[in-house]
Amino acid sequence: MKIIITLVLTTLLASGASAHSKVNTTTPPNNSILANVPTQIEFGFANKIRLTKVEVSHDTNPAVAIEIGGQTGFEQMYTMPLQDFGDGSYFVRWRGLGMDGHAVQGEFSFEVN
Ligand SMILES: [Cu+2]
Repeated sequence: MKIIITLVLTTLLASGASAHSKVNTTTPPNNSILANVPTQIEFGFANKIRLTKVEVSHDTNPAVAIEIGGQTGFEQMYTMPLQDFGDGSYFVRWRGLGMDGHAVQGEFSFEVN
């Protein structure tokens, strides 16, 4: 029963978020494998959002907040510096606010080796 409830909640959350918060593109792309740690990351959203929080975690490092900078308006593209943790898996989690006032969030990951 717990599994079913979790599945339903996950589905609801996923569909609610995807309605207006879809990340069209990320740099680096989701699930990509890179030779070097990128100096910055980019988000391209399907619709304008106001990005409020971005966190990066890594195999051997707990999550750290990334400086969003002066990007405080509603934008479709965001670029921000990435901290170099060395080789390994990087997980980027973001939160924001849609134009309709709904909270939106998502994540992507990539690997450096
Ligand atoms: Cu909405």
